[in-house]
Amino acid sequence: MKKVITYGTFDLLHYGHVNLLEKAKSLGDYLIVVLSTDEFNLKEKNKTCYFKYKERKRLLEAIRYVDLVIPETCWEQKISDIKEFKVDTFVIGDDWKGKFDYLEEYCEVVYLPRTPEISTTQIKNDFKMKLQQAR
Ligand code: C2G
Repeated sequence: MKKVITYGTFDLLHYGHVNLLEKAKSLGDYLIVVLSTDEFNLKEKNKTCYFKYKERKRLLEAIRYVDLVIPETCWEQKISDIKEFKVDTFVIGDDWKGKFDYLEEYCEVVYLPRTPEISTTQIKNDFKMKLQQAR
């Protein structure tokens, strides 16, 4: 069984995330999503999520491409995750290109093209703009 792993916040889940998860799954048979906890997001990414970890996990588990969702609590857990789950391929969007090349010692590293026109930040900004226009 070929195992694939990917990491992220996946807040306000959108089709850009699903595109990535679909492509990630197509690289193997089993996809593990390591989901950033609320604390990790706040402390390390300066992100306050709209949905809490439990809700983001629930949403990801409902996606047909996802086989397992586990917590991401620190930047450094990737090597131990890859070893623990005997992962063949690490996948992430190319906004991270080059940042995780060090993992090539442990598994294949694949940077996939992001879906350019959508992002959680943009969704939030669009909502703010529409609210202001409605006033
Ligand atoms: N993504 C994408 N297209 C978008 C938006 C996101 O392909 N329009 C991808 C990102 O490249 C990433 C995944 O979807 O691979 C999750 O995106 P984020 O939730 O923004 O993840 P990020 O904050 O980059 O966290 O340790 C690694 C980090 O946890 C990655």
